[in-house]
Amino acid sequence: SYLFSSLSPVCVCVHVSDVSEGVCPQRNSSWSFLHCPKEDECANGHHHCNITQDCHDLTQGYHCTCKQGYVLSRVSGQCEPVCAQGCVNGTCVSPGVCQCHFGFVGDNCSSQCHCNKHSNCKGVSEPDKCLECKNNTMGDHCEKCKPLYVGSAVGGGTPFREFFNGNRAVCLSRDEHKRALDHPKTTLWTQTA
Ligand SMILES: [Ca+2]
Repeated sequence: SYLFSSLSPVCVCVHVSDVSEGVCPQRNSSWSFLHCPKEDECANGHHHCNITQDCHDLTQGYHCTCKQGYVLSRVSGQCEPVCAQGCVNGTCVSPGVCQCHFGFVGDNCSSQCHCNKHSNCKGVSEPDKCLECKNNTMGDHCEKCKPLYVGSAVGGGTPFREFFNGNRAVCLSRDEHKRALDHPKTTLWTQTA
């Protein structure tokens, strides 16, 4: 059995299998029908299909299906966009369009910027054009620490590596450095990307 609903501002008509019931909450009344009044919900806007779905009018109620470029996810139950090229280091946000993780570019986000993981870059053809160095780094490839920061900005080989979760290249302020030396076990470093 499935459920369709026809909404109007005042009354609601609900089809469950062969039975139709109407409720008018504002008027505190209800009724029973064999069928709800015929209505093209797709045309008059009384439907719940979202922007990822197409609305199809039925004699009783309406039906939502995934738009072209979207597929129904068994996990979320939602229509999710399809990126046929894959999003290696990113997320598919609309049909054929990946949103790349920080520091990655390309149609499928497979290209890494040459910015020591501290910046996004202009594009696949210009991986050396680092847009904005984060994590207190500077330089054409974000390879240097900013003034008053210590450590290594280059990926891997940082003198404070033993304090990191994994292999992160992050510059430390002098205070952070001292704290890390005093409490090496409890200090957790997370990249502010
Ligand atoms: Ca209808």
